[in-house]
Amino acid sequence: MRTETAPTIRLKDYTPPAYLVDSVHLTFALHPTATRVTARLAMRVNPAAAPGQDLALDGEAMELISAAIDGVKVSPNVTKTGLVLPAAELPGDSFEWVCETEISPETNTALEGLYMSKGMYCTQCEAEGFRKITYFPDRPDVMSVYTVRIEGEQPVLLSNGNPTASGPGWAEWHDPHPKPSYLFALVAGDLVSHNDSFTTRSGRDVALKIFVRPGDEGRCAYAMDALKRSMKWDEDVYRLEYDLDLFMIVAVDDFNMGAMENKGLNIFNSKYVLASPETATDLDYELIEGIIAHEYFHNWTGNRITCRDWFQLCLKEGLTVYRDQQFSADQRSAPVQRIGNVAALRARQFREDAGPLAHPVRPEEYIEINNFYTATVYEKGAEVIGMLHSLIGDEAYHRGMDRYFEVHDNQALTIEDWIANFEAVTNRDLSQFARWYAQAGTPRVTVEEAWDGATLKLTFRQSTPPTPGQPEKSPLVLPLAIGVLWPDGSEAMETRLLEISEAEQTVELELNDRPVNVTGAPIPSINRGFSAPIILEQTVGTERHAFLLAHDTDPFNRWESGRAYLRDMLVRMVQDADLAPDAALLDGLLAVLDDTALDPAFKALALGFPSIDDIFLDLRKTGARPDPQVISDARTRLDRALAAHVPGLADRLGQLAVPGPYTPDAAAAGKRALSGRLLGLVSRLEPDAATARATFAAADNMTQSMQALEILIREGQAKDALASFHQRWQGNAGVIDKWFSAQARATPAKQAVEAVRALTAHPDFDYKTPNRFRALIGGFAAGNVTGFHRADGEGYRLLADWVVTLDPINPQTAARMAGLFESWRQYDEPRQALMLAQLQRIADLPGLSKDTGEIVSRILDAPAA
Ligand code: B3K
Ligand code: ZN
Repeated sequence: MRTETAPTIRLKDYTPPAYLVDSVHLTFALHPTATRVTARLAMRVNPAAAPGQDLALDGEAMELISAAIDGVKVSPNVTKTGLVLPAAELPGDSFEWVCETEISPETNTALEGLYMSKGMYCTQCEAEGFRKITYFPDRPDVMSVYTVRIEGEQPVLLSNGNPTASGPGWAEWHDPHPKPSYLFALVAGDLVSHNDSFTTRSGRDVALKIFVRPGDEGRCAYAMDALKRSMKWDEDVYRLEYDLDLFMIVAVDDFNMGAMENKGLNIFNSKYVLASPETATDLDYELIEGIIAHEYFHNWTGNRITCRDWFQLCLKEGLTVYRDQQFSADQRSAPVQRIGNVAALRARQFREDAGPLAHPVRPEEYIEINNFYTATVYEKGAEVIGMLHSLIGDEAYHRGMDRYFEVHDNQALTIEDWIANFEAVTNRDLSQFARWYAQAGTPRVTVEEAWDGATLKLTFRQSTPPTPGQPEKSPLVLPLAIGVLWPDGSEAMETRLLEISEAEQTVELELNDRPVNVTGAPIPSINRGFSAPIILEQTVGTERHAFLLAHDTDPFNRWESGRAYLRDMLVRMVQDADLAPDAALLDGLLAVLDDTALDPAFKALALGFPSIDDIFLDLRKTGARPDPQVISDARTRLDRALAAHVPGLADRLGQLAVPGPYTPDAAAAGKRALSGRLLGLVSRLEPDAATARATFAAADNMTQSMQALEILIREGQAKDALASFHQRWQGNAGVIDKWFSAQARATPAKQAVEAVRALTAHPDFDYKTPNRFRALIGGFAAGNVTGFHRADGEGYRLLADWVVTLDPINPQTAARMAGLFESWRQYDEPRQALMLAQLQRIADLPGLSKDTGEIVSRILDAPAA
C-alpha cells in the first residue's frame, strides 16, 4: 500500500517558508494535452526563516522545460514532488526565477490543478493543486501579487482580479491583493454571462458576472440574487465590503466539491448555481443561497486573512460556515435553520467523532490534506465559533471581529492568533475554551436535578470518550442555554447561559414565583438552541418529552423533545415487534400539526422521524447491534400508525397547496416540505400509491416531482414515472443526477444492489463525473442504509468495486466514498467481517492513492468499539 511511503505531515514540524514570492507573472499557452506555462517569480529570502536554505519548490505531474535564475539557465534536481536548487547556486537574497512547464489538462481526471470539463479549461488549486501547474512554494503562508496572461482560442479567458488588456486569442489579468497560490484560478471556454451590478456602501461599483455554458443563462437569476443579498448582508452585519471592481462566478459540471472561493473568480459546481422551478428543488435553492454566501464570505475570512498552514483550515472554514449559517438564519427562519444544521451535524460530524476518522477541529497530522475537509473542520468548527460568540456576547464578538480584520489583514494566521485576538478584546483567558480546537470527540453530559420546593439545583457531569490518539480528555467550557418551566407550561426562568467548565459542577437557579394552584417540580429545558455541540444523556422519561414537546418556548428544544420521544418509541418498537406506539406520542405529534401558531417548515421537521442511524446508535448503547432492516420496519410501523392517527389527512394535504406560480422562498418551501411529509403518510395507507401518482403527474415544480417519485420508488410503483421523467429531462445533467440518486436511495433493500448495478450500466452513468458518481454510488451507500447493509454483503461489495474503479482516476472523490465504511465496527459480527473483507481488498490494491490509502488505513487501525 502506498501510504507506507507517503510521509505524515505534522503541525509541530511547521517551519516558516525559506523564500517568499512578492510577485508572480504567469503566461498560459492553452492546449488540451500540452499547455505551456511560463512562470516568472520575484523571490527573496524570508528574513524570518533559517538562513542559507536551498530553494525547494513543489511540483507534480508536469514536465520542466526550462528554468533560469536572473536570466541564467539552471538545472535543478527534479523529483516526483518538486525540485531543489542548492543555496550555493543562488545569486543573492533576491532574484527572479523563471521556468516553463508543460501540462496536460485533458488527461487530468483528478480535477486538481488545471483540467478540462466538457471542453472548458478550469482550475482547482486548494489545497495543493497549484503545484500541478508550475513549480512553486505551494503553501498558504506565501502570499503574492499575481499577473496572468492567457493565450487560447476560447472566447472567454478569465483569471483573478481585474482585466487589464485583451485581444483576439489572449487576455491579461491583474489581482492587486496578495494571495496564496491555492486561490489562483483560470477559466477558458465558450461561455456566456448573466450580468448585474452592486454598489458597495462606500460607493464602489462592482460588476457581477455569472458565467455558464450557452443555454444555461436563464437559470442564473437566483444565484445572482443570493450573491447580492450576501454582499449586502456582509456590509450590514460585519461591515465588510467587496474589494475589486469585478466579481465572477463560473459554473462547471465536473467538480470534486461544492465550490471554490478563488479571489474574484469563484468556481462552482454547476449544481450550486443553476436553478429554475422545473429543475431545482427547494433544497437546491437553499443550498445555492448558502454556498453562494459561503464562497463570497471567504473573500474576507479566508482570502484577505488566510491560514498559515493547512492544519489551521478551520480558521477560514469554521468561521465561514458560521457566517453562512448566520446569513441563512437571517434570510429564512432561524429556528428551522438551526434544527437543520444540528440534524446535519449529528448525522455527519457526531458520526465522524465517534469513529475511526475522529480528529480535532484543528488536526495535528495528515498524509493527504484533502482528507481533512471534513464535517469536524467545517461544521464543528462553526459550532466552536458559535460558542465563542455566546460566551463573550454579541458586542464583544463584533468588536473582536472588527479588530481581527484591522490587525490581521493580508496575514496568514494560526488558531492561536485567532484566540489571542479575542483575548485582547475581552481581557479573558480563553485557554480552556481553546481545547475545543485540540480535543476530538463529542462530550457527553448528564444532568441531575434536585428540587427542594424552593430552589432548583442542577448538577452537570461531562466526559468525552477516547478517540484515536487521544485516550485522555479534559473538561471543556460548555455554554449551556437553560430555561425552566412550571408544570402548567408557564415560565419559571427565562433562558440563561450557564458556563460549565468543570468535570462536575452544580448550579443553583433562581426561579420566578410559582403560579398559584400549580404543584410539582419545575422542569428544566437544557441546551436550548443547541448552544453546545454535546450529547445530553438524560433519562427523564417520555412524560418529560411529551411535556416539552407541547410547552417548551424554545423552538429548538420543542423539536428536540419530540425527537427524543420518537427515538425512545422507535427503540422500544425495535425491541418488541408487536408494540403499538404510545397514544401520548401520536397525540403530541397531532397537536403540533394542529397548532396554527407553528410554521409549516417546523411542523415538517417535528413530524419527520429520526434516521435509521440515529436509532441504531441508541440501540448500540444497550449493547445491541441490530439489523438496520429491523429498524426500518419499526419506522414503517410507526409511520403507518401516525397516518392512521391523523384525521382528514387528504384534506390537510389539499389545504397545503401553494397557490400561484412556484416561488423558492422559505414560506412556500415550508408548506411544500410539510405537504411532502403528509404525502408520505397518505401513501402508507394506499396500496396503489394513487395520491403520489397524481401528485407526480400534476407537479409543476421539481420539489413535488421528487417527493412523489421517491414515494413511488419506495412503493415499487415507479416504472412509468421513472421512464417519463428520464425522457423529459434527458440531457439536463443536474436533473438526471436526481433520477439516479432517487433510485439509489429509495429502492427497497431487496432490489437495491441489483438496481444500482443495473444503473451503472446505463448509458448516462459516467463515473468520471463526480456529481453522477456521488448521485448513484454515494446516494446508495450513504442514503440507502438498509440496502447498503444488506446481510449478504453485496452492498459493501458494490461500494468497494466502485472505490477501486474510481481511485486511479479521481483519488479525492474515491477517498471520500471509502470513508462511508467508517462505522464498520458498530455492526454485528457477520457484517463486520463482510466490511472488513472489502476494506482489506481496497487496502491491498497495488498503486492505491495516498488519499484512499490514508482513509482506509485509519478505518482499519481503529480499535474495536
Ligand atoms: N475551500 C473550498 C474547499 C476546497 C476543498 C479542497 N479539497 C470550498 C469551501 O470550503 O468554500
Ligand atoms: Zn469554505
